[in-house]
Amino acid sequence: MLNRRIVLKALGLTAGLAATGKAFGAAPGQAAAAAPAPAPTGPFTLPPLPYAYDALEPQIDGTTMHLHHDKHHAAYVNNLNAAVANYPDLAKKSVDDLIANLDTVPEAIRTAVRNQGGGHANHSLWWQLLSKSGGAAPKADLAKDIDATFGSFSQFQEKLTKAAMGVFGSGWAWLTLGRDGKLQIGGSPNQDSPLSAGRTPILGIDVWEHAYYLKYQNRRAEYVSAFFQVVNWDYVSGRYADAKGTVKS
Ligand code: MN3
Repeated sequence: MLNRRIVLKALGLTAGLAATGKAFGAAPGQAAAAAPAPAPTGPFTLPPLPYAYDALEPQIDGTTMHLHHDKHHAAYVNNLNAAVANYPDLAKKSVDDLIANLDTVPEAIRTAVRNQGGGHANHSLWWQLLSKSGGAAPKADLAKDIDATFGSFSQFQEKLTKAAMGVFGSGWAWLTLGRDGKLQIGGSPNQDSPLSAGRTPILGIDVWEHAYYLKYQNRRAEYVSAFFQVVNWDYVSGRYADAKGTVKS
């Protein structure tokens, strides 16, 4: 103790130690230093995977799904909750509302909401976009509008694949609907959501390496090709119909 006090004094720290009595842990009989606050468990929550972890095999393996959902998506949710912990008004909003209106989010947490909220929103959508039994192709209005916009379903696939291959580093490729009622294909970096640009995501491909590296390593093209075999076109077509219903003509 004497030696430590001498060292502390030499460092000019004894005053601080005396004031708090907590530096370097409490001595027996003294009050223990407060434990770090536990991570908040809300208001945002991790949605359960809507199917078994191995439901998309062999195209997307169960180990990747476990890590992707239980670790990566969970981390976005936890970090988003931490970011909004001191902002009760924001905590009442939906994550889509937050990232669609980033300019209304206080600057101190805007980047955190953009990244972590974007990650939460994008992944909540991602699980729903996938299925082994969601049909082979778009249906109804989506089928018709894809043909009208991109020429054909195969030309659409080519263009979305190109966008996915063109994302440098981590990000997403998207089919989105604009307020003008037009479909568009594009990419976004990191966890940026089309919602922040005023566009509704209809279909997306997660091209972060965490989405495919265990099975496909550096072969992103193989992963993108496999992705097209597990798109839930029933859901995506319905999603498009809903989104189109909200577009003002
Ligand atoms: Mn991901």
